[in-house]
Amino acid sequence: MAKIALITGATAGIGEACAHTFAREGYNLILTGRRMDRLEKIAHHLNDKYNVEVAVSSFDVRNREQVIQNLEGLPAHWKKVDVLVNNAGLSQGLDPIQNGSYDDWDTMIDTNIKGLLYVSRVVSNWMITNGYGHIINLGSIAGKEVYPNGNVYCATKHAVDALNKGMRLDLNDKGIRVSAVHPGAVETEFSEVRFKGDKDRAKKVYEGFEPLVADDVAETIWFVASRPAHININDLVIMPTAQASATNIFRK
Ligand code: NDP
Ligand code: 8X3
Repeated sequence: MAKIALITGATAGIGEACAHTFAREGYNLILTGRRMDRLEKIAHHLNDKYNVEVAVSSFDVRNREQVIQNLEGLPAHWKKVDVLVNNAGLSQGLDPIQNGSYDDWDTMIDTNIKGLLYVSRVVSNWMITNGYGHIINLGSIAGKEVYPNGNVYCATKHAVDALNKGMRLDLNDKGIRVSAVHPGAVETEFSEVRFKGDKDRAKKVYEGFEPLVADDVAETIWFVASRPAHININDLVIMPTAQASATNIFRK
């Protein structure tokens, strides 16, 4: 029977790239995100290309009831999830703490921390019932370091780092693997979302060096997921060669 991967935030960027990678490897997929039109398009494409089954579920990870209802509403055979990629996340704004937007803070905290928790609460229970599973959390270099004006986004990714360690401890006797992948700069829709649609400002983030692309991270996530069952990669940081730290990028 084909394995199953549940990927949150599969409508764009790293999540969409993971959907392609896991489909190529023969996984059936549960893809989630808010933009249903994108989910349906990706599902049709992957079904045609790789002949895998794809279920789509559209919800906002910030809404606890929506998360629980949509995930628990899936047919029982979809709950045999082998891999959960906790990818849905975002940054909003890049402001010093004294000028930060309350709404931006709420959005980041509710999405990156609470949304990840809601999904993990539901799916970890399925995994405990099944007796197997692997949770892969998307952290960030922003979860290892703090950079100027990154304050709240960095705090949410530090929280993901802590939650990854906590889940690893709590699920250790359940046969469930828990890993985090922490990328540096990846050119996706991330900066466009951070700068609220300002494409020029977003483009500048990746100028003068070769950033990672979503496929680079998806292949790394696949590497983590495809190790033999006795191996758990706890924590993996992946950066562009030109990036030596959160703030140190060599631009030509
Ligand atoms: P993108 O903006 O390209 O993709 C983000 C995904 O998250 C989208 O599919 C979006 O779907 C989903 N998402 C955002 N908010 C919500 C929500 N409230 N409910 C459900 N889904 C949501 O960014 P990336 O692919 O770059 O980011 C993916 C993850 O990687 C994030 O956790 C990010 O923090 C992390 N990361 C990114 C890095 C980068 O440089 N790009 C570096 C390190 C980590 P939709 O809008 O359809 O809901
Ligand atoms: C995204 C990478 O450095 O913009 O998590 O925070 S960074």
